Amino acid sequence: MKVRVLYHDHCFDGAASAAFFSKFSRECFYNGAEYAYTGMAHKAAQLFDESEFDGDENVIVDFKYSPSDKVTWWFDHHQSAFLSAADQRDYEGKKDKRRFYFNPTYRSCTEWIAHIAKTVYSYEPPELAELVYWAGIVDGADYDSAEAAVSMREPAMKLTLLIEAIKCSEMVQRIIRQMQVKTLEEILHDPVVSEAFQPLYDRHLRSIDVIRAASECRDKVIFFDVADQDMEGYSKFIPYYLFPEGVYTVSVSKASFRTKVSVGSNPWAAEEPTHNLAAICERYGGGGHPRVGAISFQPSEVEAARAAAAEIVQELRG
Ligand SMILES: [Mn+2]
Repeated sequence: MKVRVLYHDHCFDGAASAAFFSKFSRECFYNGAEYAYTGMAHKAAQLFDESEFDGDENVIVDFKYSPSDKVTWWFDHHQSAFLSAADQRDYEGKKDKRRFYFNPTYRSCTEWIAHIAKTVYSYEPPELAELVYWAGIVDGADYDSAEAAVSMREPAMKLTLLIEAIKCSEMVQRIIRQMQVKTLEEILHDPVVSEAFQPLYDRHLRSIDVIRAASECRDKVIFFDVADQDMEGYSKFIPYYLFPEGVYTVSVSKASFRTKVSVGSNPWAAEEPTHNLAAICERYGGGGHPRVGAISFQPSEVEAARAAAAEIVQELRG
């Protein structure tokens, strides 16, 4: 038997969700099954390819809804979980017949899966408590300070850096498999993991200087455009470490498969952000959470991304 798990790639909560679901479902339902993983990225083109659902069970965690009839489990906590009204209707029609669990009030999908595992299936593994705890901290951005988030002292922070910045999905899936059987500290001691981590950490330290040089903070909105630089996977907390007075950040960056406008709010700001950033991003075809969102463009659409970013900066500076 094969269980195919599609998870939000290059995201600590996505990896932790895949790990928690795997251990939970193996111990409660699919003992002896083969688990295979597919990392999903938000992109401007079609998200799901029907051929990706090649398991006896097909599972999506921490990622958008798919109306494919092959999907048997779905967990998500994103406000923008449905690509269309038709997808939402499909979900409403299926939710009582399948194992579909959606709750946008949860700060992490891992905590949401753990809650369902405990309350619906009476499954609560103490050895995964550390993973669930840190998924909530990381996805909820519940760090004590921007300095704590940027300095990355905790094992969970180091793994977050690696998961977000590494180019390949194989490393993320290596970590997903280890999260089911090891502590986060033990995973970092895997020589393959620690060797991949060090150059990314050095790069993280350099990215602080690049963002400092590219940013301006005006009317409490930080803006920077690093689409021309090799800056894939920088920490989204660096702007607030550099400009503690900033309430919002808007940035333009580029990866091989997309150009991205990121819109975030400062978790440590003295004043509460008043704009719903998911709603703003949805107007441009993007999405996210009320306090952090993003818009994906085709790799070639740098100018369209810049135009959208400029409009959003205007709006937030009010
Ligand atoms: Mn998540």
